[in-house]
Amino acid sequence: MGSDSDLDIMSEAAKLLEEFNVPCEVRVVSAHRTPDAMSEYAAGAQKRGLKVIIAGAGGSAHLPGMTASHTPLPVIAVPIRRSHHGHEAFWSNIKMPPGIPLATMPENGARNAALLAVEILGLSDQKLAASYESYRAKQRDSVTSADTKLQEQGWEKYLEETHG
Ligand code: RP5
Repeated sequence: MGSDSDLDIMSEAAKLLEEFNVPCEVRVVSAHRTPDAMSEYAAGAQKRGLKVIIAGAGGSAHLPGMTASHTPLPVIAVPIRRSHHGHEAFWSNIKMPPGIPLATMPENGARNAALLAVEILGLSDQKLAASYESYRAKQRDSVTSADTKLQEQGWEKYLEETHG
């Protein structure tokens, strides 16, 4: 992430990866304040055995795109948005010119970034792919049982019970 101030949002990715027992590094590397460290980190990532990079940054948010430009690894961007921000980080990340791809998540979408990383890693790890499938099955079941209950009770009673 570009700053330790991004950690509250980016920790959601670390938590999710922990749930799946996927080891990860959590680092602060700024495209503007530590550009050399950023290039070094991204350029050396593949050699050190990393498989996917999740890069979160706010403001001008050059970190995800610049990271992608220094590595052939898939890079997933998390545009950080605070209440005093506009959508600048999102636009900065989504508008990469053709040639260097960047998988841009929704603003503050760190959890989905980690899920996408799990999907990518699952392509070459059957055990991880199986855990991911159970995760999706659990989600499916919870939506299905919500709908079953909704059909049984009708929307008014359901709303009253679920939202007081
Ligand atoms: C970006 O600037 C960081 O990713 C962060 O979202 C934003 C603000 O950084 P701080 O001033 O809080 O360190 O580079």
